Amino acid sequence: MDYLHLPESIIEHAKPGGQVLAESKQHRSSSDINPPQTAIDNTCSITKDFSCIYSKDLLPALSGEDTTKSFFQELVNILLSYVCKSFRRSSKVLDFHHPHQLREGLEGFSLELPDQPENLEQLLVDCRDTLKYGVKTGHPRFFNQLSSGLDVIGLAGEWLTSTANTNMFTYEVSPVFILMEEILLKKMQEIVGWSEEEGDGVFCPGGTMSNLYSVLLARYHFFPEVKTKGMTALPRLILFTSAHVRITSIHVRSCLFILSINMGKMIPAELESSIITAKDQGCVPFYVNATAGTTVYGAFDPLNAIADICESHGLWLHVDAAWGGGLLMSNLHRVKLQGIERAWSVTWNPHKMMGAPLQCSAILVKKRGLLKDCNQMCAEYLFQTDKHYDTSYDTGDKTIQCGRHVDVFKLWLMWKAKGSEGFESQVNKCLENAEHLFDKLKQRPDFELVFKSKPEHSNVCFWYIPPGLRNMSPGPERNRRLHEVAPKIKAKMMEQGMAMIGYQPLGDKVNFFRCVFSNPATQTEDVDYLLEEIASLGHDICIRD
Ligand code: ABU
Repeated sequence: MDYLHLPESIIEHAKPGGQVLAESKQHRSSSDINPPQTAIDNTCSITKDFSCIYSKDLLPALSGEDTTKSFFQELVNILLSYVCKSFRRSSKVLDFHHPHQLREGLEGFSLELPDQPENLEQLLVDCRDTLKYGVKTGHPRFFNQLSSGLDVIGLAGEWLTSTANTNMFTYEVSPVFILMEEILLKKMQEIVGWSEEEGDGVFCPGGTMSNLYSVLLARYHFFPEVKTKGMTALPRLILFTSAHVRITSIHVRSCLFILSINMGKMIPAELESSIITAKDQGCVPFYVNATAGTTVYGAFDPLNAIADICESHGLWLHVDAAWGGGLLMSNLHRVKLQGIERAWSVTWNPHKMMGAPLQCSAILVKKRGLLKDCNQMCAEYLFQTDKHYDTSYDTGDKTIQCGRHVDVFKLWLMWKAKGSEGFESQVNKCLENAEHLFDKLKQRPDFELVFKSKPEHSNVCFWYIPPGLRNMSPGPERNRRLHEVAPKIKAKMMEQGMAMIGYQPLGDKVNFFRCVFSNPATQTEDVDYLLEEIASLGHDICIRD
């Protein structure tokens, strides 16, 4: 034992031979019943005995520096082991347990909170177990979510961000991050196609929040009195969006006009006639939400046609490019977002297609100053006007949140590491994987595509058809049975843990799989594996008659 690295209170209890005399509560985790030298797992072992060291022995404790370093070294070992496993195809994507099993405490991994402090060895084991029973969203065979992958530089950025532990509301506490945000937003606005003089924005918690910002801005732009007089001073406002989109807010739902779609896309003629109908009914249309990359189909609305309608009726055009925004990085694919430069605001989530660690989502606003005018509350305890620096950098007063997490550093670091070209190849590769899957599905008699046309984004939607259904004629009975297939296969897949894919019903379509690619670690061999896995799990499933 390296006594030099332990606090004196611990050395007192230490005896030669590497053991520490102290009572430590022994719940740990049964999967790491510790051999004499504490082991975390076979790829990552705890080299120091932490069983009688407590958080009080770490910094800021006097002479806590070395112990803190040792603790972090062990933690880094755990994290590195997890990162390496995440990329290993022989590792499971997940080790699934039902909620009651996790709650009851698996192999000594207890979620309950103690009254007495637990030792650092227990904490390290808890950290390891937290990752063990989680889902490896960076695994090349994780196809379940729009946000996936584990970007090593992005992860480094996130670690640094947590270490800095500061708030984006003022320049005085986040000087570097605030400027990084400005640079990133400028770059993204330039990529969207706005001019030098245009553009504002903030990073905020997720796409729905970004969309909500856009609604508040549009409302304020047309009716600034809303800020002082409230909604009751306004006419009945109507916003338009298509059926596969969620602008989530109870308050807007009553004035939401849901448009039908064709293959996931908004139909411009229907938008125009709905605007006229709403006006005829005495309502005031003010906002259209177009989508670049819907969640399930990955469909792109025809932005130019929608922009024409918005212009002729004087409506705010918002483009929700949370998912599709990443394609702007690709010279090959950005054509699908043609017209986005005509939007008044844009949602773009780099934590999706660009692979930035969660969360990283921006609302971009064309009209400079509007965010501030709309949201500013002038809290004097933060946004004093007599500060000695340029207070336009106190971005908290542009937001509805005030306090904000630093979401920009990881993206800034990734951009430095890859350059715009690196993002371009990443995006292209994801779409190549989608095309590979699409081509394979077309050739197989045991699968059926939801759409026969090539996917626009990296979403590929399909059914697995078990042997008993292959010769059944289309109709309600076949649909009823087919509806049960995807959930049954997914349940088996999660129990086995070697891959993960999502499914859903949508409109008149019964449960189908949606495979999405945003993970640069995924190769065509993983796509082939997924199909074989689904076919083998689905071949013998039992469907009720
Ligand atoms: N913003 C919703 C994303 C859902 C998904 O990852 O499938």
